[in-house]
Amino acid sequence: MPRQLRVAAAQSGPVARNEPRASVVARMIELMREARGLKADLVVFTELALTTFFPRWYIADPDEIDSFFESAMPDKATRPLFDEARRLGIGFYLGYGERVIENGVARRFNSSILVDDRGRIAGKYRKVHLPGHSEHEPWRPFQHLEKRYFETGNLGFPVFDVFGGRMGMCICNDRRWPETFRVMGLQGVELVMLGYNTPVHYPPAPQHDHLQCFHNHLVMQAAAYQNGTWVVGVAKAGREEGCDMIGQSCIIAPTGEIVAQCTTLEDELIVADCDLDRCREIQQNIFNFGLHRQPQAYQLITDTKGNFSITLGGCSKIPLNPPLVKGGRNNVP
Ligand code: CDV
Repeated sequence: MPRQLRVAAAQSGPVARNEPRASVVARMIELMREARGLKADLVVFTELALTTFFPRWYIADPDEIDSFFESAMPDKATRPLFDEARRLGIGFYLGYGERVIENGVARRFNSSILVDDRGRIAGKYRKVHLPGHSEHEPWRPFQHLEKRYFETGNLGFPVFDVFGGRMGMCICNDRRWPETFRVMGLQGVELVMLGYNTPVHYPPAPQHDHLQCFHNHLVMQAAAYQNGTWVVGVAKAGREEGCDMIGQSCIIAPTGEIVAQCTTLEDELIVADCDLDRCREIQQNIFNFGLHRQPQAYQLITDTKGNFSITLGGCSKIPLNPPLVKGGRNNVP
């Protein structure tokens, strides 16, 4: 029996700093209703979907920082989203700022949850790869203070058996790291959901600004193919508080092909039928991990954080290239 899931990607247009949660949630409910009208089983929202992307500002006042976080999920603001999802019988992925008190200490994470079609939280993820910086850097036209406002996620990359398949989550910068998807791929993931807030301008390397959309699709398409999984990437797009953010939210098949893509920088919904059994086409053939992976040769990946040759002062102990032999295979004259 085919395991066909109709998935919607609900791209978000800009959210102003002073836009109330109730207004954002109302916009999300509208997209959710549209998704259900198109018979979607699951709708994917973006990263930090309930607020503007606040890490672009250095904020000194702790109460103001806390105003961008949820201390319970659902809370008063998000309850209508859960209620509507249950009423419609649709699941959803939601990115949000999570504040928890542990042993009397407040902890903050950039988190996402997966909610089933009965309004129950079926999975949680906390962003592992936090980009940017932790101190105010006034030379930048805008800040990217995720390392200041969030702790590194401490849940790993779990997968969840729900919606008749194996589901995974990650958030924005995570999508650029092959390890993110490989860890879920090794658990047989079949659909990975992620939200992103990606400015067009990247202050440390502005010469790459024109490549932002290319890199966005490059990493997600590669990850889908290399792990034989569906990937749903959903943007917060458009000019938000003077900062231009890329769109191009998309749904990608396990072959790496984009099967649906947003064309605006506003609130926009796209849907695709995701046959989860198509993952087997890749997972049992070209990327049959059991047959072809050679983990004994990958030890550096988990043993080493940074670039090996730089760490050792430019000289790697591992011959990265075969030695050049005069007159030999390398054709040295
Ligand atoms: N929200 C993000 O994680 N944004 C980063 C930007 C800063 C590069 C991204 O990887 O898209």
